[in-house]
Amino acid sequence: MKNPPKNLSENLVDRRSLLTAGVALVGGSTLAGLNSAQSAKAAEHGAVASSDKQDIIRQSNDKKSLGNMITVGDVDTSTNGFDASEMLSDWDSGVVTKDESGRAIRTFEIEAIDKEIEIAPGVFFPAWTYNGRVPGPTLRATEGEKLRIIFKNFGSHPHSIHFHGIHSARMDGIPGTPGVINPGEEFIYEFNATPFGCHLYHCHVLPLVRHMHKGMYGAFIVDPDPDLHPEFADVAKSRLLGTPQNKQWREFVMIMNAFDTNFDGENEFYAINTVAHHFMKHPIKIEKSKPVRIYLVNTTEFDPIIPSIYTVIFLIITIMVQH
Ligand SMILES: [Cu+2]
Repeated sequence: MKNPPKNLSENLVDRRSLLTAGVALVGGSTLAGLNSAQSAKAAEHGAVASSDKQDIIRQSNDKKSLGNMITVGDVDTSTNGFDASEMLSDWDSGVVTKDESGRAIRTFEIEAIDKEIEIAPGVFFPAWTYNGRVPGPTLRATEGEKLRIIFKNFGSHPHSIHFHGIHSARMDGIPGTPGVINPGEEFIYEFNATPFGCHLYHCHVLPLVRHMHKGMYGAFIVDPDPDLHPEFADVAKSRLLGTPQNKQWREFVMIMNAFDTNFDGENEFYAINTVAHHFMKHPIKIEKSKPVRIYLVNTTEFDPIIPSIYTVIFLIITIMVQH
């Protein structure tokens, strides 16, 4: 005899339980690698004795919340100098000038800076950054422009910027090219903004995995020029920053990243835009009348597949529709 079908609410609960389990696995990974200083800060935020933990677990279950499976408190965004939520859409459009032919030249300035950042409450990471933030600025340009990136190395190691896209070998930023610069040096990358799309940029100094994992990466978005794609002009306009059609959309850039806090070649913390569990505490509010476009980039080193799976779960949970 068949079991009766579950009603809708039961199914929703089942789905929620499944999602919670997925996040719990991610949350569990963040518990590794805490040192005594981190524990002290956790205590400041009310980290708990085991008897109190039982209360919290019970309360959390009562509320159907995830409260006991995420980090406690918030990072200090003013000390960090960046906020994971603001990073969703704080495009760096550079400065646009024209050459003698009238062609647009878009100039960005990027500095390599060693900086300690807080990747979860009380957990500090000695990052190598572009412009003091991880991920680096989200560079946004328009197809066909000439790009000029003035790169200065104020860090303690040689660095470069390797842009995914199409450009000359001289501008590739890989070992053996002039774009790899020592501390105190400067290099100007120049190339055309093509092809359109969402690209990655990162340091390409060896060992590559370490230079990336230390925080040297960011998104590089080239918007399509509608005049170059007449058959898809409407779509192109919707993607071109600043157009009326583009304003009908909400656009977010999400950089999946992870941190090896004890430098054993495995990650302890996973995040989007650096701060573990940030969007669990600060859900992204969207308007249900506006479509959402997400520029998603995975910069996870060491185990890049696992966060891809969890990110899908993560996005489902953390994007909240605003009525
Ligand atoms: Cu580097």
